[in-house]
Amino acid sequence: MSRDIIKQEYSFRKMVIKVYGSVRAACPQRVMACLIEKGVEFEIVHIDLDLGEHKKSEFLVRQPFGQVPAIEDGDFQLFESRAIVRYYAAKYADRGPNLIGTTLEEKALIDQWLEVEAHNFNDLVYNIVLQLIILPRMGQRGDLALVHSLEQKLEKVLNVYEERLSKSSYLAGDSFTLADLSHMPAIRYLTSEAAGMGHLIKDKKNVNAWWEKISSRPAWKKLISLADC
Ligand SMILES: N[C@@H](CCC(=O)N[C@@H](CS)C(=O)NCC(=O)O)C(=O)O
Repeated sequence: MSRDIIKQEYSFRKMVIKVYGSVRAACPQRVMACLIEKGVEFEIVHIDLDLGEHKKSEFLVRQPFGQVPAIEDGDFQLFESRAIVRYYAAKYADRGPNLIGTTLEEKALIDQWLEVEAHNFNDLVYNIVLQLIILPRMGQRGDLALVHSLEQKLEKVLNVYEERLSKSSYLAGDSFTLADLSHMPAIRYLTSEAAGMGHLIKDKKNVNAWWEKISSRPAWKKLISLADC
């Protein structure tokens, strides 16, 4: 009898989703924000980037490129934050908000903005944050001329967002989806005091209203409270 209970407890624990990464890193935050939106329980297995744990062989079997996040869900393992959020938003489609749309056209628009985030937006923000926050934290000087040129490019990308958000409340239409969620960790870094790039968002009426709205979602606030403590 007691063996059975132990077995059941063990199998329950084994099923809890594990997110490997740091709650302070943007890409794991994308995954955690999605799971919190969906009300799905998960465990964070902290990978210390400062200690280089993401480059160690035990972690490379989960993520061969040595980057966080990676997940373990029972016997299933996956890496790449955008693939993971697509997986969980579909797996838990009937829980929490619908993040993946219903019609073919809604799904296509969500995919379109997810692609824009990954290919037009993310690299610019990542490189600005690298120069302004990550390198100085490692005792290296950031390249301010490079930041200036990246900022100008990002301004142009955000002008496209401004136009889009003058026509719909969210990127892919009138409801919050993965397209919006996927942008949130990077915008948080961009608008942080350390980066000092908040004007890129605040100076654009529609982009700013969108950011205010999505960043006040309870799921996001819950994640930020974890990241800040
Ligand atoms: N495309 C990957 C990118 C992952 C990524 O760049 N992760 C960062 C943290 S946000 C990282 O691990 N940086 C450390 C490194 O690249 O060495 C994903 O979305 O999962």
